Amino acid sequence: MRSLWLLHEMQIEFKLHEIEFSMAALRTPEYLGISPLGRVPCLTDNERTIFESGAICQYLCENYDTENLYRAPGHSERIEWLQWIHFAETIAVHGASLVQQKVFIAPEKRSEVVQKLESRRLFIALEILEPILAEHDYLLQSGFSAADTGVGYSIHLAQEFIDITPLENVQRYYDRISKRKAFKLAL
Ligand SMILES: N[C@@H](CCC(=O)N[C@@H](CS)C(=O)NCC(=O)O)C(=O)O
Repeated sequence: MRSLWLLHEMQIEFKLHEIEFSMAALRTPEYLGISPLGRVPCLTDNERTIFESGAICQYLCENYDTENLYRAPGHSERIEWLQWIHFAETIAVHGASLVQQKVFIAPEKRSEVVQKLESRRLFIALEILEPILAEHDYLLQSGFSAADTGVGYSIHLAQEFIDITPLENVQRYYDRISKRKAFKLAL
């Protein structure tokens, strides 16, 4: 969804290939030729393929939206932009663990300890955003960027599993970004 949301924000033409979320569909030789771990997302453009959502984000911004969503080398917020794009996966990794624990693993094999630990680590990862989002509406002072589609999706994932309401600024931020047309289209 993170990459899809970004594509909708860019309002560029693209073709979405949906793959059934199953081992059988994700591990076909054809798909493994594109994404060697058999994971989503991946992007094909000009006969080249790229996997890893942070890399896809950088690639898309560099090639298709240097005006709004990108912060080029030399921009005063370049470092923050890069940091948040990749921090998005630090948040999401806890969400992914909770998806395993709460959805895919058979109930008798789930671990309460892992669930508690991952929920706590997820909450703390979001907590560091509180002071930043107290200062401005988006992660960067200069306004909405691809950093928000990256981290924003991770918050979307997180709120499926943990209560984010004690993080008032994060909650307000989530309310703000989830009203965007491109977010809704991706969802
Ligand atoms: N760090 C990677 C994570 C990719 C990933 O793990 N994707 C999940 C879905 S969100 C997946 O394809 N899981 C299938 C599997 O693990 O077999 C990224 O950001 O692209």
